[in-house]
Amino acid sequence: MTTRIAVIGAGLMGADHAKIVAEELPGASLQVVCDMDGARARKVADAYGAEDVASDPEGVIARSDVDAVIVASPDFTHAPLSLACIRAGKKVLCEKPLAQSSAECLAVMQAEQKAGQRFVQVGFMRRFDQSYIEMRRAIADGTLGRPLMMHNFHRNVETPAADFTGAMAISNSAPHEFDVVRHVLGTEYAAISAFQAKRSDGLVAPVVMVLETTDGQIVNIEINNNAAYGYDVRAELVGEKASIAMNHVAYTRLDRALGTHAAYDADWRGRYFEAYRRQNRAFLRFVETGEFPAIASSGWEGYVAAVVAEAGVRALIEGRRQLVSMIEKPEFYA
Ligand code: ISE
Repeated sequence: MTTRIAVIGAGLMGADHAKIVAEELPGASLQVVCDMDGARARKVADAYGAEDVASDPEGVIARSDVDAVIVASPDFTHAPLSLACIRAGKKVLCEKPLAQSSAECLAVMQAEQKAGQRFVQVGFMRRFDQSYIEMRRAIADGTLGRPLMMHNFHRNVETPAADFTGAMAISNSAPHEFDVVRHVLGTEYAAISAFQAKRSDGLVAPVVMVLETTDGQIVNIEINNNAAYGYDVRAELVGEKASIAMNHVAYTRLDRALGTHAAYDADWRGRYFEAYRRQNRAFLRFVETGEFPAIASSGWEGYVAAVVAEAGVRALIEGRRQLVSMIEKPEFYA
């Protein structure tokens, strides 16, 4: 039986998800593309052969010819639309962040627990990226010894929106690192400090965070949303016996004029194409079998990322280290 998927939001990420559903997910079909901007929905629907377009997300979620939903609309809609999916009894792959506040994440978790089953997969696709998978393996098989530190760099060419702020570097960009680092290390955060450099041109300057884990590891994260030169994500995990670092990912290298050149992607869609594909395939299996994918992020992970982001924003604003405190993990998410 084909799983009929609705994609809500036809912006950059919605278009990308529509493409993956249409071209990379055997067993799924792109049923409807929904966006408040009808022309935008139509463009994506036509590009990837969707059956239909719509402008009312809640109406789409309730449709009997929609089996599962991908939410890729603006951040503030993520939690309400995930709740609508739970009410309709439909599995949802919700783009990160799950919500703009930890309180909203709790509401999603409560709804899921009340419904008695998992509905929500959060789109922290980095977990499916081969480099982080290999880092986890290097810990699990003993190659690294005890992990001590993880260094992370997250650089965008430019901010996605004109009203992007230093706080959004923490609440919109850094959650990728918050999530994948705790996934790799298998631990939680105890505290966070945040600092921001100064730029001369008024653009959002880099934010650097230092996190302490409950197991005594140190994690640093640079978020530079205006790096200008390319989309560049780096990570190095340092253990007591060895260290493992992510390579620059490029299919080719150009050697010419006494120099060598490896290109950068303009944004995350190319660099993480394979991770998105694996993530969305895992989501399809979740819809088909009801079994939550082993390495995917759940509502709980969405909540943890939001708690850490809130503490990070406070640390930046108040200029001092903040403790990270969260509820105990519900048995439901074990
Ligand atoms: C964006 O929302 C993403 O998810 C990207 O992966 C990240 O690099 C970017 O900074 C975010 O704004």
